[in-house]
Amino acid sequence: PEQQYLDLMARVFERGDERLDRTGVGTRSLFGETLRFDLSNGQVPILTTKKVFWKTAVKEMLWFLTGRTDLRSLLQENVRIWSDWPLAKYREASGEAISQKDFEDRILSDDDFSARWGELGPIYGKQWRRWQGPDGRVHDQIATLVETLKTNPASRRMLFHAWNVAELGEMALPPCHMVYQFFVSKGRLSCMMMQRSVDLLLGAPFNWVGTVALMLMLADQADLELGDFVWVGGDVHLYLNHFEAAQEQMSREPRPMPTMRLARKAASIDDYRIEDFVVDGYDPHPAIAAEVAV
Ligand code: THF
Repeated sequence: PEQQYLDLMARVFERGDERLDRTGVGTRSLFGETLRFDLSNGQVPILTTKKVFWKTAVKEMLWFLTGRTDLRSLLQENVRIWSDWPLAKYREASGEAISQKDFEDRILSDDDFSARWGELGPIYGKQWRRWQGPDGRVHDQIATLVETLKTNPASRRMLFHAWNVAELGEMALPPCHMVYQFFVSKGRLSCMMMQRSVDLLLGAPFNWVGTVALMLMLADQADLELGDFVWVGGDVHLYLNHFEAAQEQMSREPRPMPTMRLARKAASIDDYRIEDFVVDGYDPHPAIAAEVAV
């Protein structure tokens, strides 16, 4: 299964259209790629050709599920992958050459500073748990999904969406992984996730772990086993400054994918913690350092 990823990386590298992107870094991009991971045997797409910090990715998913959109609650879990965007905003507004570490320390310790500079806007968590309609009613898409999985699993409306057009302008970044649709067959839960923009080296491996963690929680809540994870990428790209890292990764031999499971059944979808996730048989190649484009 991991070979699909390496093959996709090679295709983007060889055939991707080179363009200047929003971040100014530049990418090679392909459009409309689909990968399918069969999770029925317990193996999950946590890549082995580099070390993926899977706990960080699961914590990010748990953070989305809390509905929170502030940097502080993420930093309190020692997750630092969202700091770059508020940091860039602060640096630009203040002209201060503050380090990431100092910025994060201030978000953690200074309430006013956190309120002013640590809010990411109505990103994933807000839209998933508190999408507000024009009449003021608030919609919890996750609760609705769990309820439908339990009561009407043949439904074709089991999905949640983060692309709230009216609120895009207030978001630190518009959602990349936009829509998650679910399907139940023979007691197995499948998920299709559509991602409009894919940082193939840094983002995709994280987003896949998050999705698998979400599938495990939903399956646990609805008493289902796992089926397929289908991933659809829109603009799938390699940043130009990721080429060396990608070459290194493509030169490595994939190892068997690890398994991921939950250590206990939780009372509700809001009741999972990072300690509940158990990964076995993970023996990756070393991590590959790369800069994230902001
Ligand atoms: N913007 C860009 N350019 N790429 C992305 O992947 C991305 N995201 C989120 C929002 N905007 C994005 C942020 N997610 C890493 C991983 C995920 C991120 C951001 C950064 C990262 O740097 N990972 C490193 C180190 C991880 C660590 O130290 O814990 C890695 O090696 O994996 C896509 O959702």
